[in-house]
Amino acid sequence: MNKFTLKATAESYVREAAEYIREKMQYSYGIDTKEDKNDLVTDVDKSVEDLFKNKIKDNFPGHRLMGEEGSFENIKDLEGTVWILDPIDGTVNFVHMGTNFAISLGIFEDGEPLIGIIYDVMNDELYTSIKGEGAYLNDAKLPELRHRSLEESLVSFNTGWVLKDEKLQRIVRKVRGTRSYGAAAIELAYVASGRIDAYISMKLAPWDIAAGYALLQEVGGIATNYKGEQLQFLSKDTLFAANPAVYKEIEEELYR
Ligand code: 2AM
Ligand code: CA
Ligand code: CA
Ligand code: CA
Repeated sequence: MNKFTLKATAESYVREAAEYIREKMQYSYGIDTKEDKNDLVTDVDKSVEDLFKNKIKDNFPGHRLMGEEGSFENIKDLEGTVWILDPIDGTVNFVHMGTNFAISLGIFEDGEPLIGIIYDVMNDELYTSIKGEGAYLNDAKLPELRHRSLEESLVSFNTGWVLKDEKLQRIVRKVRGTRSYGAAAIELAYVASGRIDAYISMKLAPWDIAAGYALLQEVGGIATNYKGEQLQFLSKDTLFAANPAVYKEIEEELYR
């Protein structure tokens, strides 16, 4: 299957999953906590992951799934084709706000991003990319990221990290404004589309960032961990994603 057909097929699964989520949201669903009391998972997260698991098993028997809700456990390397899925990114938003959550799907080939899909379900914004073919927001092609100064930029991070990190506090004082959306995939899609200029997080998993990384590659964005090292997509890490000019300026602030 070529990359265009694969993207169209994956996109159809994402839209089907989104339809399922919109339907299920109208009724009550089970909510559980994971590592801590603010780390939520619902029956809907699990069902969406199952939907992808079954589709991939039936239609792409050679592909593997790394999903947040359990199917990451057997994935120890990124050889071949791996679907990296967050069935609902922004579960707290999903439960509390009923909006501002996304399905995030990155399809990687031998560790390299091939396809990125982030669907902001309630706002009906679909971000997609195919390696070498650019990135799109719905039907509009996203332009290459243009130069921007840190002074004129909007940056996004969880305010909890800022309280603990003096360097981040310095950045807060320099920028035009800060934002926090509570869904890493949406924040990365916003960096890729130029709505914001940087996103920094101290703890994210491969499924939070795989699709956003694929998008950023297509618009000239930069994404590394907080130390400036290459992302590995096999375990949790920090993240520093930005417009290239803003990346440079923040980098100078962080490592000077
Ligand atoms: P989630 O909703 O899929 O759990 C919240 O600021 C962002 O961080 C969301 O994208 C959320 O994804 C992610 N996140 C929440 N808890 C996390 C954890 N313990 N480890 C890594 N990422 C987490
Ligand atoms: Ca989670
Ligand atoms: Ca997530
Ligand atoms: Ca999730």
